[in-house]
Amino acid sequence: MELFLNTFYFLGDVPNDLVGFTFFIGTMAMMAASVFFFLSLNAVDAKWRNSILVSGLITFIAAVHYNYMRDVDPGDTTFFRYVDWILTVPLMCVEFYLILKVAGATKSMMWKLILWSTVMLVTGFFGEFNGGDALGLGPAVWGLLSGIAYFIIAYMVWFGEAKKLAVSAGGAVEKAHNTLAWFVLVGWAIYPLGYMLGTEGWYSGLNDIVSLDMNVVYNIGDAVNKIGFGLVVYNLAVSK
Ligand SMILES: *C/C=C(C)/C=C/C=C(C)/C=C/C1=C(C)CCCC1(C)C
Repeated sequence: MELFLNTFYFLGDVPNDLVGFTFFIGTMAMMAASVFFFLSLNAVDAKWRNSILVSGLITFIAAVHYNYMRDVDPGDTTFFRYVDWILTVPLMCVEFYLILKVAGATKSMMWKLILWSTVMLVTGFFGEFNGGDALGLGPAVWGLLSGIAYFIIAYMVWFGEAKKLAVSAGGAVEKAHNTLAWFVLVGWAIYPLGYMLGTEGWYSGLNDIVSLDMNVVYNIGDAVNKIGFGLVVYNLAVSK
């Protein structure tokens, strides 16, 4: 079996290299999803075209980063990972705005989501970069700060401004919003788990229970969230 899989040289040493394998599958999945979303552009009503375009951009940006990270030492992916996220997560915030525009969503709501997602990612980066040494705070404190920003985003989407707009829109828009809200609550929670597996802190005992490389967890999170988000939007765009 090992010999068989390794025949596909591009997969690398598959059985012993889960990280490389998930980067490879991740690249393919992101590419396929991008093609799908871009080709769907003309099949949807004009008012959803920007939403589908953004779905495709999110997976396309990830595909480019994944294709690159495939060849990077798993210990050195942090920088590219966060460059990817700082581009794609704000685009997910744009996605909420585009969907809720029919109910009168304002740019100010969009910018608030983008602001908090930037805070979430910048603090997370400080927690991972150089062992979380920045300002001498350590990964646990940076992770907590990041978690607070994450909580604010989840609150806005579940109970705040965004939720109220979704309720007033009703119908397919509200349903799509609610599904996206679940992605934020459950899908996005995959990331702090990866963070705890890959950084040092009070939670380091977790490594004895779950022995996964942080990259594997982040790669699973990205596949679920980037492709999943896009499909929810696609589903809304083709619903009548
Ligand atoms: C496509 C990429 C996405 C949806 C990335 C999302 C990333 C997060 C929700 C990251 C969250 C983090 C925390 C809540 C605490 C620890 C540090 C982070 C940045 C991993």
